[in-house]
Amino acid sequence: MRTLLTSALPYANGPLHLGHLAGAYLPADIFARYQRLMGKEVLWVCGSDEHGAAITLRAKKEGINPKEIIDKYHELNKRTFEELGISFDYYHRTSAALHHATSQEFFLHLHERGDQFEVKSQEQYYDEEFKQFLADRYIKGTCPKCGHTEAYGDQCENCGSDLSPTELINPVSTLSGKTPVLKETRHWYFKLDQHQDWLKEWIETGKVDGAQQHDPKAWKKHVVGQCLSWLNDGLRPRSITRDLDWGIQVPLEGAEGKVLYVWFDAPIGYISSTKQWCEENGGDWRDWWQSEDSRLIHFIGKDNIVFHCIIFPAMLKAHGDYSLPENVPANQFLNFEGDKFSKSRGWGIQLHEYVEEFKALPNYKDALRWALLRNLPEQQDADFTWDGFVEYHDKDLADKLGNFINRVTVLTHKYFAGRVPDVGVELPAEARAQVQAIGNFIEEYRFKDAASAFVELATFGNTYLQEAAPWTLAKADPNDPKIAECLFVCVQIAAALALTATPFIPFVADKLREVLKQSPATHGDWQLALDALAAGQPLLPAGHEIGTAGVLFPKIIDRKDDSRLAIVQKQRDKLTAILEQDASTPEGESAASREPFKPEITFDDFTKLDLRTATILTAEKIKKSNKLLHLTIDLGSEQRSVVSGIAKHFSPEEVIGQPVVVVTNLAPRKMAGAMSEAMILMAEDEAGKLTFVAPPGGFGNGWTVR
Ligand code: B3M
Ligand code: ZN
Repeated sequence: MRTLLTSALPYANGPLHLGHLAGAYLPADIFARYQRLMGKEVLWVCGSDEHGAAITLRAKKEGINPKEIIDKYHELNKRTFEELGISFDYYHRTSAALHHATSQEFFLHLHERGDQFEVKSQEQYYDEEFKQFLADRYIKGTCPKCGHTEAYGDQCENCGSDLSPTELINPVSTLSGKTPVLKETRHWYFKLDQHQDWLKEWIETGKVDGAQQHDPKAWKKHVVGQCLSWLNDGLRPRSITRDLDWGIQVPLEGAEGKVLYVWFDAPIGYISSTKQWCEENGGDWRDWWQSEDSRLIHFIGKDNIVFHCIIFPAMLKAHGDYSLPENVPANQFLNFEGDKFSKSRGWGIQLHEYVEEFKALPNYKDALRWALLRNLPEQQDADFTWDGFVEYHDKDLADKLGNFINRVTVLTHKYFAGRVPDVGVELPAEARAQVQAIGNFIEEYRFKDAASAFVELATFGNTYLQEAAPWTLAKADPNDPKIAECLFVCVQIAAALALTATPFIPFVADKLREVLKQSPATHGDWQLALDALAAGQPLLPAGHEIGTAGVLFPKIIDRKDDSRLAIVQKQRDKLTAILEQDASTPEGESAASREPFKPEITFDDFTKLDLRTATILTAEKIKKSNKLLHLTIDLGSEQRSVVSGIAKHFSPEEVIGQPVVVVTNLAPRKMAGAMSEAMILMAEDEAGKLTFVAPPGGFGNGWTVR
């Protein structure tokens, strides 16, 4: 049985951050490495997604050719993945001629079937200045569902609604900034609605035409849930062409100036990546895509579920020759220190920045992989924090793993001249079971559980060594056979750790194996180890000489050396600076009197603000910031937590009891670890001095201000 793995093709229009790695790449890497160690035939393909309006939009804005952008980020992302040990078998790109040809062939095949597409004329927004039809991302406007003023033509990023450009209120072309006009154009639609019934059965039961294709219980609940919610809404034909000059030409007469929609060609990128690999390494790509003897697994983040579980499977089925995915173990989102990653705010850290800025931390690549792994958003959204990063490193890797390996090598050298003692015992059943469990969890896409099982194996080793206490035995009788027995078992556990660490922390694993004087783990080694354990044979034979470890993981928190903590502290400082920037009440650079008046708003806009009287009840400084105060305010009917950027103007003591006016319906947000659920109004004079805007004392709380 072959295993074909895919990871979502990142857009080549920007760098990737930690959330991407945790979503679709690290889990797949662990899975791929494990399968290889089990001796399986695996092919893991990925590549850059180089089409789509986001790329052309950016190119237009910067006045450059899209190719400059994709070349830059293709290289950057590819290199960064390599640096972090992401072991794709092939990293292709969708601008490659092979991919264009593969996508066009796929399109034509569906076209020739006659029953999969329909062509519809419709009115679409057109920018008269740029002489261009405007694809979804080229139009912005107000979301009809939530009122967000920066919604895109295909989606509102505020409320998540799926939109069509004509639904937007006050649409504006992002190219010219002008109101676009409606103009007639023609597009090809994939009749997704006619795939509704079999898709529903497939998602619910794993069966297609009565034949069992996968076990539906093996799919994650949130994946199935999202699919069913789409299916229950009813599938509609989806347009798969766009009026753009960047992308894959629609290979039909009369379709000049039209390209395939990026989400039509991107998943076909998995196929072209496979073809390219086969061209370079031999074999027939069809054996991976069109054979009963191969299984297909898509690793993605949750925002791509519908494309991989509904639309692409429908395309594959409509084509006729392809197998469907056996599983799509999508992950949820990773947040960063309590908030979403945001490039514009600078919130988060990009992978290439991490690689650059953490170089001086020993094992920095694995330190990141490990921290992400311990906190993967497998079933729920998760939050990455630097505190967590430090803790997982120091507790798991340094205290448990590093310490154990170090003690075992030191003691083996002390009592047995560095050679595995010769005793006829087996690895304790608990340790054997743990090795088995690590693999089983990986097989079930439960990577966090697999990591816990790995830590438990190290803990088992530490406890075993501590309880056997060979140093005490040696004092009483240096020839006590229990000493040899203990170290024999410990060396075997060390070898089991060095092997099972490979999928998670491959660089460290190689180091551990070097300490044990083993070559790096290769194809089939995990299976060989399982076989050996089942047969009661050791992983490292008696007489095998091992090396010494030394300090494998210098701790980040180290009273004698703060250089490693300083690397992390730099990151924390960056965040504090961003928070202070965010908390800019009308303070600082431009004084109030000189600030220009803002553009006109309607009366309705004004009445959206909920302004109330309130009183400050408590106030305290926020440790990480010199600009922020954490307040509680009394709104009469309730109390709320507020983070306010007034610390440079007022001490906590002087604001307690202060009457204020607050905006109560601003979306709550977390700042410096505290929730801010309202905003306090302040007036600012030309010197930048702040004063509370407030009714006189004793006015009462919770009354409206209009
Ligand atoms: N480039 C979207 C994304 O990065 C897209 C994935 C394509 S996978 C075929 O979210
Ligand atoms: Zn919205």
